[in-house]
Amino acid sequence: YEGVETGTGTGQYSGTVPLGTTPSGSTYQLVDGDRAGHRTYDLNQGTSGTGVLFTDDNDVWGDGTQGNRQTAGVDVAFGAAATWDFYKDVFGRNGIRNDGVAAYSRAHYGNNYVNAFWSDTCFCMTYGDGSGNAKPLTALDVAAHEMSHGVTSATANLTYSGESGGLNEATSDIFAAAVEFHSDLAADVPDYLVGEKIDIRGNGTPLRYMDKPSRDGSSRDYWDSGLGGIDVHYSSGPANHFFYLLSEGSGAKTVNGVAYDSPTYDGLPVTGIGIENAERIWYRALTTYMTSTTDYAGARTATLQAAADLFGAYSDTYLTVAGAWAAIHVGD
Ligand code: ASN
Ligand code: ZN
Repeated sequence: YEGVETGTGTGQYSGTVPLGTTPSGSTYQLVDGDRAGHRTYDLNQGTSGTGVLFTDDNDVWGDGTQGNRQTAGVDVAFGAAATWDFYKDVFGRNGIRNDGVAAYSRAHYGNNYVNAFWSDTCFCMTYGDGSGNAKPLTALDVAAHEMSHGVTSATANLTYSGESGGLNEATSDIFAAAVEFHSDLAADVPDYLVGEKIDIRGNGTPLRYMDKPSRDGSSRDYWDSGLGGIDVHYSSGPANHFFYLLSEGSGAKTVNGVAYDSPTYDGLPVTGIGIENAERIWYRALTTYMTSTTDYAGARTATLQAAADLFGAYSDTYLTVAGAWAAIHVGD
């Protein structure tokens, strides 16, 4: 790739980070030559097209304040880079479709837009500026969540409704947490919370909790037969809870200064295997065994098969996977 440069940016959430940039005449563009030329655009409150590419005169981007237009560009460009690196470093995956082609990012979407989204149509991620107490939806876990929707589309393609929709959402939350842990940023301490930086309700709470998803007042902690009828951001709860239990185990625990207390619903404790093992199991299940119609029972089978492949059938790790599903009322 031509003109690979490393600039420096200061995001609202990332702190000061290196950024892949590309010189163009006497300026620099927010085009990441180290990651297939991932481009970051400023929609300038528009809602279609690409707006304009972020550019800068001295390759020092943003100032960490919300009022600076480049700041959002820094956060989302960094989020895309960190997510690209996570999939490459951990799974050897070369981009969202594993074809070495970059997606692109669009910041400053619309007015007072309190969301972010992935689109298969544009093969791009889009971020709103938030509104009122809700800060810009540009944090690392949000970027990783949205980009992981692209990975799910390119692999299992879990249908975005019913139980498969909950598993699709959970996959994005699971890899959002995994990207945070892999990135290990001082400015954004790795956690099992989703969207904790956004303050979407104005009271300091995150969008979602993985240790006990019902802490948000809406998400489910364990499987029941009504799960397929609720919003996918709530039916993701049991799978997020499974992933937390598998990673960290049940009961009270503090990780990086964040307190968790994860229940089981079968009366048995779970001993965690660590997030790096848990994410390998979920990724292999997603990319090898899950299909568009996989439900919770199918996710159990898929992760057990993945654990058997990676760690051995009936290994301690395999049995922990079975125990974490049993804890949320999936399987025996
Ligand atoms: N930010 C949301 C998500 O990725 C957008 C949506 O509802 N699809 O889940
Ligand atoms: Zn999502």
